[in-house]
Formats: sequence, C-alpha cells, structure tokens
Amino acid sequence: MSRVVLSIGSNLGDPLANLRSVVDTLGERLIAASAVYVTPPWGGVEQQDFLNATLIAQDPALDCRGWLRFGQDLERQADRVRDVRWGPRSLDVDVVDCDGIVSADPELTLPHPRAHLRAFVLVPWLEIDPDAALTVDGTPVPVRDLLAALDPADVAGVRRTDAELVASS
Ligand code: PH2
Ligand code: MG
Ligand code: MG
Repeated sequence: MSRVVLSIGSNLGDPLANLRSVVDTLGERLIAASAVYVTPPWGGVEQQDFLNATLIAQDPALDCRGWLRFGQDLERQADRVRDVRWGPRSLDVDVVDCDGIVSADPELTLPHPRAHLRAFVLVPWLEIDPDAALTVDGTPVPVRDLLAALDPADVAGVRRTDAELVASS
C-alpha cells in the first residue's frame, strides 16, 4: 500500500489538459486534488508562468518507484522533452512524499529534496491537507510552518484559479 503526494506542473502546450491527464489516469486512486494555481517560474529560468496542483493518491499495487514510473509515463505521453533544468515543460509529475519514506536513492530521493522551498508545491498541498508534514533534514515539519518560513512574496505569487481538474458530474 502506498499513499503518495504528487506535485504536477505544466507551462507548455495546453497546461490545463496536461494536468488533467494525470487526474484522469489516476481515476479512483485519487484521494484529493487541490485547485489549479498559476505560479511564477521558480529556479531562475525566464519562462512562462506555470499551472501547478498537488494531488494525494493511493494504490496498493504501486510502491514508490512505481509512482515514479507512473509519473514518467505520463510525462512521456505529454511529449515531455528533457533539456533545460528547471526550464519549460509540458508536464512534470514529481513524487513529493511517498508513505513518509526518507531515502537518498539518487533515482528517487524522498521526500522531494526541494519541495520544502517551493510555495507552488506547499500552498496547494496545505489546501488539501491542513495537517500535512514534510521531513526536512530528518525532522518532520508541518507544511504550514515551512510556508511561514518562505518569502511572503513567493507565497503570494501562487494564485488560485477557478479551473477544475476533476470533471464535476
Ligand atoms: N517546475 C520546475 C522549475 N520551476 N516553477 C513553477 N512555478 N512550477 C513548476 O512546476 C516548476 C517551476 C522544474 O520541475
Ligand atoms: Mg519538478
Ligand atoms: Mg520532475
């Protein structure tokens, strides 16, 4: 059994459709989806704003590496090209947390080594799990405390939209 927190982002092609492809593929495995946020590019590469969201999902058949592959398959299907680090992309699916496991495996470092610095991950995560915590340097820290430690301008830059990820029936 694994419960995963995924950060999804896109700023190329049809970003909303790219994010929706993840939710659609998760189907009943989706536990919670945040709103869609418009976020300024993080990391110093000049590029278009991103759409970002955070998802919580569960699948007894997938371990943490299985979730990594799940994300990579969807990135491929969105014609993701790997070139510039922190540059534009049609779809990025990052495993932020998987069952609270801490691992220095270079293929899948857990939790995501930069998630605690990124308002575009933490703001949507807090929306769907107000009690969320992330292990930073070996210590679990409430996500709300991580957000309070970030530059308020970075946090304010993460703006909620009215776009829906999950088709309302
Ligand atoms: N992803 C990156 C680099 N920078 N900035 C925002 N706002 N959103 C992202 O998803 C993002 C980014 C590389 O994974
Ligand atoms: Mg990423
Ligand atoms: Mg990635």
